[in-house]
Amino acid sequence: MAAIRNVEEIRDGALAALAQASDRAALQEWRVRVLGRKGELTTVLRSLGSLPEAERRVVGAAANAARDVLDAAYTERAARVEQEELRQATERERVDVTLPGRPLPAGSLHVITRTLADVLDAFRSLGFWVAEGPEVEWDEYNFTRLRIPEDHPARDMFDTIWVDYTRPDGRRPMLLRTHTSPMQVRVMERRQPPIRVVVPGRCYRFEATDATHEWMFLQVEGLAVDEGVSLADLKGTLEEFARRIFGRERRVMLRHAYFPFVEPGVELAVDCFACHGTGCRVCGATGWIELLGAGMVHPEVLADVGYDARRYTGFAFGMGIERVALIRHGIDDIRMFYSNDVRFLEQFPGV
Ligand code: FA5
Repeated sequence: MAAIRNVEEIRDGALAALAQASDRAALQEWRVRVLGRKGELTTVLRSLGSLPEAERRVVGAAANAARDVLDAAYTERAARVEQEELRQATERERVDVTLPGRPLPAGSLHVITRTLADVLDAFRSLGFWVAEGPEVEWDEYNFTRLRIPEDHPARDMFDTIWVDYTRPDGRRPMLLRTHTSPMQVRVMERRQPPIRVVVPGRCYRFEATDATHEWMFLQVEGLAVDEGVSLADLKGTLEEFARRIFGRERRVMLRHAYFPFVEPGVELAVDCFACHGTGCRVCGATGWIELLGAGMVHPEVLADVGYDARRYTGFAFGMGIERVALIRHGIDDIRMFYSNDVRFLEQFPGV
């Protein structure tokens, strides 16, 4: 019977095509073409009505059997294709967990921030507390109450950046503080002795920069006022500080210096790390790097804030934090700190 042969041909052809279908799209296309509503086998089943009774039964049974075979073959093939696709995807996306990871760039605190923290810690352990004050300051606090009146030549020591504000009388009383010393007055105005305080803060000077001078830098001011505070206390405190921050092998020198708000005034210098005292570009050929100015608080400054200057004495100092970092790390140009060159900053990893 031709119809039976036709069913067998359809079945065998479809089985052969199914064996070639190797992805989901091909399988779907096969299913529509063979088993779909307009598929080859469905067409045979639909045309059964036109066959004689006896033939119809035989061909119908053969067509149904063929459909069952194809259905089962399809299910099996689909499962295999799906499994194969999964295997390929797993292979493609395989991660080698034994490969070393790519390091993520990690930030860290700026070397100046860490130096400042170490300096403050050293003074905290010597019994000082920490206070802060304004960067935009009145002339009165920055100069006048520190015994530097308007026409005083000591103003030339501080190349000042003035704030663009002029009073009706023509005076320009506001500036970016040139040092942290105005905080001596501000702290004493608010507190009675005993005082032991350190004040970190940014300072600004209208200055040409060089290897040891920036126009913006950090100072830490120190102030200790009580009965019986002496120059020996100042010397002992600074020497202990230098030992803690620079180690015992560094040489420090105290020499006379003039600041209108102290009497006597001194300067502390550390031997130059670059030339070890013989003189070079870093230390300006002196062999020493100046670290801080200091002295005994002038009695007139004490009296001006209302202290009894016969009863109380005090010492004060102001040090440059960038200079501390220069000396500690052997850096030969202060301008490196704020030029934001990551290659430089990366050399000081840490917290
Ligand atoms: C003063 O600023 C005084 N106020 C210090 C002082 C305080 C004296 C208390 C007495 C009593 P001087 O201008 O020397 O002094 O600066 C003090 C320190 O700040 C210097 O030793 C230096 O370490 C740092 N410093 C000053 N100018 C600069 C600058 N342009 N760049 C970087 N650091 C500076």
